[in-house]
Amino acid sequence: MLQSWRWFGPGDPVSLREIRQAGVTDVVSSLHHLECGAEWSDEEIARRKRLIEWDEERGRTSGLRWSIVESLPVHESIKTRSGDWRGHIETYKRNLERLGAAGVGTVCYNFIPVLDWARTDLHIEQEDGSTVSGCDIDAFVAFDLWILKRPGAEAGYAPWQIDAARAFFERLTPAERDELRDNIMLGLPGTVEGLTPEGFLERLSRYDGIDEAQLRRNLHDFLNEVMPVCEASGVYMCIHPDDPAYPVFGVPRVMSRAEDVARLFEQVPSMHSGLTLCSGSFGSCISNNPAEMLERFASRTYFVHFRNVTHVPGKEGSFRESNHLTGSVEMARAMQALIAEEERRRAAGQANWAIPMRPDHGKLMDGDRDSGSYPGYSRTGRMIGLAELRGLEHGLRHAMNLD
Ligand code: DNO
Repeated sequence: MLQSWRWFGPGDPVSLREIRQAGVTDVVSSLHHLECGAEWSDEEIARRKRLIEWDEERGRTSGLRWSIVESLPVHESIKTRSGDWRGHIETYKRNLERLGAAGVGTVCYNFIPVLDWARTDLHIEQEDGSTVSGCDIDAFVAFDLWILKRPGAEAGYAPWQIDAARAFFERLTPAERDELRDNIMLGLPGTVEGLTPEGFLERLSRYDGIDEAQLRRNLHDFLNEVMPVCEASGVYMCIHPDDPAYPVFGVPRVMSRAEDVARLFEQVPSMHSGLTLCSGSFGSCISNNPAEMLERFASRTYFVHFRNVTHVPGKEGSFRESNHLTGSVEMARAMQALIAEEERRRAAGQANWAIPMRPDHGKLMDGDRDSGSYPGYSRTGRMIGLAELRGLEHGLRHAMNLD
């Protein structure tokens, strides 16, 4: 596997040299300073590429390459096929062309309405004192009903769900309620920053009349529209699953389960449309088996996010992140599927047979607490994850007689 690492750009508290020293070869980055839907100029792309690939101080190549974009965000107007969606698709195509020309050939994106990933809690303390993020289903319902006050929301929940959410909400202090609001709406990398409940409601309302089937069609149509550009530019798009992988706030989600993936590949046959297999996002839905999904969809998997989750017993939809090798995801089985696919590609003579993987999210340990890293993206927690995953690959390759 290609060891990759998400780097948020010049403001990221983890330096490129540290990333290189951790064994990484492939950097995952995005032009985060540009708004969603903006043109990515050749100059901007070249600047980021040079920043990653050239060690200015030493006057030599850094040993890293920028090969993956995460994300090239899809504008809301494309998801809803409203407003200037045609213009946005044209911009998206131009951006894909420019990335392809610059050799940044793997593009991760998502098709989640309004939000990117969401968590109700960012600091759940583990036994060892480190913290992780997670979702509590009662918190989602409480947020929807009594913070967002989404019109008609009650009708979407069973009475027992509302009762459980009420009991949860009544226990919260005013400060904890504010924290819940901010956790869901603000600040996670990739999310729209600075939303108020009113702004959030307005964005949700753009999905009025868009049911699951429609959203799915919008996704498939969008992809079929951009595929010729990907094919001509050598770009592989790989969709990131919904996170969490179930619908929230009354709007549909269409990339949560194995069936969603299967349908996507049926409806968008181009091999340039593939998957970011995020074991933690798929793993957030209790009925998914991410390792099995990796086995099933290996040939269309172009990027892997490895992380683990632990489900709260008896509370479907509630989970917390856990150490990379422990939790509900069968990590050894998933890694074995990744290795098997690499070997298949290698035997088929594919030059780029190695699949990029990044350790996704890591626990926040004491030494990183004041580092200013984004939730989930601390230095040490991810480095431990990377080291564990690398060790797992090494051991498995040996056991499979592949070293
Ligand atoms: C969270 C990330 C996501 C991901 C996007 C891809 O940690 O995995 O924000 O980057 O959904 O579009």
